[in-house]
Order: sequence, then structure tokens, then C-alpha cells
Amino acid sequence: MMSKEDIAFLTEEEQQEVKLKFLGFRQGLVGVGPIRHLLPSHCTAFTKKYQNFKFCESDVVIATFPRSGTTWTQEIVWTMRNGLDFKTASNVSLNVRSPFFEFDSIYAMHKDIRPDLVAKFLSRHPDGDPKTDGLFLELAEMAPSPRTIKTHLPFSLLPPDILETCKVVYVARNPRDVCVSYYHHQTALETSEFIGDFPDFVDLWCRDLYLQAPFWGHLKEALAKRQHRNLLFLFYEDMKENLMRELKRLNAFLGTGLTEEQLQQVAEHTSIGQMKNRPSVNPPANAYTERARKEGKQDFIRKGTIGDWVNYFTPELETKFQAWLETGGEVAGEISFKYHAEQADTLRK
Ligand code: PPS
Repeated sequence: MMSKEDIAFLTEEEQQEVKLKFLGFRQGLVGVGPIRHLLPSHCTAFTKKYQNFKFCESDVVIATFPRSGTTWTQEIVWTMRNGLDFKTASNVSLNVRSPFFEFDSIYAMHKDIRPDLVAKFLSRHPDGDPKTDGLFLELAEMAPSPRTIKTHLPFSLLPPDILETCKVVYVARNPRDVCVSYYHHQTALETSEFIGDFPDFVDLWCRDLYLQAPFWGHLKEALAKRQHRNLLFLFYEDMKENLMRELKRLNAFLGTGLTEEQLQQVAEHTSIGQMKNRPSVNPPANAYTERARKEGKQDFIRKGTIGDWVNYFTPELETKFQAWLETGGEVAGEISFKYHAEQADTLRK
């Protein structure tokens, strides 16, 4: 357990608002660690375990703020490190091939965990409690080597020596598109079940009142480590603009030694069209809310474009978001985010 000082509690009003708007967060959210990273309150059973997790040299961690291209990068990195094993990629869920490190903290406590996962967990721990003993953390621990692990935790909640131990691929994406993508995700998935509209979501975003907020703190911690030899810093927009260029950077960073032709195959295998239609990289139907299922919005992998935000931001929302963008201060200044596809071939700072 973390000490009391490491946990920041929302005000009563904030907590009520969160519980009213996100039906999945019945127990409310708490802020953890120096940047007050918001997680469902049951996370306190796990946070120390995250910091003490034993990563090893052959691990690669895909660390991102939510909705920044994690799944795409996981599928790319897993495929590159597993000899382009397209068959396993199709047959085995990405969640098993590349586990979600902190998912024990995120899933809705009042919902059931997949029975097959529970049965396996109980066969190893007959007296254990899959909801409080870290079933998903154990999946990460037991993932076959070489492990490719997904996390949205900021660096301050990961083991302090993580970059001395293994490689980390950090992916950043412009916050306007992240906000739109996250709104859809939080609405459609039952772990969160957001019931507000987009302006409500922007309002919560601008006050850092949503799962795994805040955006700037997360990015600031990663930027501070950008020059580390074991950190590769990627941008979603750069991947969209010229995937082969970014795959070559990954090939060098990971030491995978793939040929140009093999990288082309990875690019095809991880195109949005292919990934949208591959069940193994999409959540099962019961991960979505009943409403999302009825409305056919089971779109964890959605549009995959740069600049969809223009379809959502009214002038009023734009003014509000602009004020929030300015709170990014130095961090925002250090990165020139690309907000439009046609901007994506300009040189980045
Ligand atoms: S999550 O839930 O936080 O892990 O989401 P994450 O995977 O980070 O981000 C989801 C967004 O990435 C888009 N996506 C892709 N874009 C391009 N190519 C591929 N192959 C791809 N796969 C996923 C996905 O559609 C989400 O963005 P939006 O804007 O919602 O479409």
C-alpha cells in the first residue's frame, strides 16, 4: 500500500461529479503519486506492487497516455519481436500477448472478470481473491519472454530504475485528438461507462477529472527522460505520416534486425483496416456497454486519423480547450504537436 501522503483525494463535489458521469467508477477516483494520476480508488491495493515489479532486460514497455496509439504500437512491437508470427497474432488476444500492466486498478470492481482468467488464477492460488490479489499483474509477470507490456502509468508510478533495466517505447499524440478518442472510448467501454456528452467530457478534461489524468504531467515526466538510451519517443502523427520511417527507428532501437520487406509486412499487418477486423486486437463484445452494443459503437479501434477533433470542437469548446492547452507551459512549448494531417510532414522540434 502507498502511504497516505502519496494519495490525493478529490473534493466531495468532484467525487460526486465523477460518480454521476462515469457509471463504471462507483467507488470514485483517487490521485496517486506526484502528478496525482487518477485511478479508481481500489488501485491503492496495487500501486506499491507496480513500483516493485521486477522488469528484466528483455522486456519492452509500451508507455503512453491513453488513446495515443498504444494498441497500434503494441501490435507492431509484438510482431517485430516475435518473428512476424502472424498466426499467433491472429489467434491469441493482444491482452495476453502484451498484457495491460495496471488493469487490476482499472476494471470495474462491480463487474465479473472473465471466467477463464479467474479459473486459471484460482488454479494457481486456490485461496486467492482474483479481484484484490492482482490477477492482471500476474498475467504481465507470466507473459512469455520476450515480454511486451502495455502501461498508461506515468514514470513516477513505475519502478524508478525501469530505464536502467529494460527498454521503453513512449508514444505521444496531440491532445485534441486524444480528447475526442478518449470521449468515445470512455463512453463505449463498460469499465468507465461515461454518460455525458462531448462538452461534458471536455469540461472534465480541462479540470483533469478523468481516468488516468493529467495529460501534461504524464508527458512532462516522459520528456524529462527523452534522451535516455533506453527510451524511444514516438509520435502518433509521425507514425501516420511515414510508418516505414518510424518502423526503421523501432527496428534499430529494439535490435530486431528486420529487412525492409519484413517491415513492409509489419506495416500491412498493423494497418488500421487490418487491425479493425482482427478480433484478437479488439475487446470482446461484453467489454462494451449495452448501449454501445445496441448502437453498434464497438469501436475501440475507431478512425485512426489526425485531426478528427475539428468535427467535435465548437468555438466555445475551442476557447475552453485553448485555455487548458496554455496550462501545458514549458512542456507544451517543448513539443509542437501536429493537429492536422497536412502539417504532419513538417520538421518537429
Ligand atoms: S487505449 O485504449 O488507451 O489503449 O487506446 P490507444 O490504442 O492508445 O489509442 C486508440 C487510438 O489509436 C487508433 N488506432 C490506430 N490508428 C492508426 N493505425 C492503427 N493501426 C490503429 N490502431 C488503433 C484508434 O483508432 C484510436 O484513435 P481514434 O482517434 O479514436 O480513432
